[in-house]
Amino acid sequence: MQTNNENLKIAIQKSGRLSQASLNLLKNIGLNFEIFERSLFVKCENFPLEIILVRDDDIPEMVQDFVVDLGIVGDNVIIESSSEVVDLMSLDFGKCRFVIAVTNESRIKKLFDLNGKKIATSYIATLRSFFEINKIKAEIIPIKGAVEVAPSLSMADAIADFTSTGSTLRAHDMKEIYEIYKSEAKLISNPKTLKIKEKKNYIDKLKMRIEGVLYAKKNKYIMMNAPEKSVAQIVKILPGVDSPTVVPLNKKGMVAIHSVVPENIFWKVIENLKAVGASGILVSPIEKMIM
Ligand code: PRT
Ligand code: ZN
Repeated sequence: MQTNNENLKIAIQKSGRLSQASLNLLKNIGLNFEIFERSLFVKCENFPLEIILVRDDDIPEMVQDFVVDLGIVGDNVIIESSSEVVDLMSLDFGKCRFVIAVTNESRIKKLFDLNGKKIATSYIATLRSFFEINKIKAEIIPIKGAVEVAPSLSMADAIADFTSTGSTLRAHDMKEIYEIYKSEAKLISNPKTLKIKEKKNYIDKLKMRIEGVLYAKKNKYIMMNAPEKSVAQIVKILPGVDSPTVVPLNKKGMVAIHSVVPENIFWKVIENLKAVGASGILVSPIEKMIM
């Protein structure tokens, strides 16, 4: 398999935690395709793109080696593989943290207590380089899967693993003592692909669509009525796209204001708007926002 100038190829995880979110993202940016149960290659009907479904561990190397042009994969897999890829953008899913954890009754309390101890992990290269940088002399015990059982089987004194909800650690009476890094799904490419003008143009189009979808996901559209005299205060409160749209109303001294508010500060903004006289605040989701 070798990439060519006609179609872009993107590798995504076939089956696992990133699969559905990766497919949803591709659908949300308007790509039409149909996946059958055993599909490994899927052609988009309305964009020069082929989707290739593989194990996530293979994605960084496939992208690095120009077998595919793009990939969607977690930072963790990229770091562990030490493949040379270009990080195009964060995709806001697949979020997790690589942490060191110990059993609740362990005497290991902080990072440097790990000196001389055994640490189980599936991410050997990542942990080795972390220990080297931090000058920790510990023995790494490689384990594939179910790393959290290692301390109870006396195979290790601590583990280094990913966590998202924390429920796996809690279920095994373990607690985290140190966060090594945060990971999320990334769109990646390689320098060779990005030098091919036609491919780069299509990648830029995909990126613009993805940015539009991510922006929409993180923001809400709001409309409200307000006294004209409060407009200056309201403009200060609204962190909107540019400046809000202000429309005069039939009722004297009143205006309607439209704007966009980031999800993470939404309630604070609404409280502040109400405090300066905004009323009838309507909130709706944004489908896409193209900057
Ligand atoms: O078969 P293939 O090789 O493709 O898949 P895989 O089994 O290697 O990976 P998969 O599907 O489990 O995960 C794919 C990617 O999801 C990972 O590479 C991460 O980028 C991301 N991700 C996000 C996670 C988690 N959250 C996560 N919680 N990957 C693994 N976990 C595991 C963790 O290792 C631990 O066993 O979930 C458990 C802890 O979860 P919580 O929620 O109990 O804390
Ligand atoms: Zn994997």
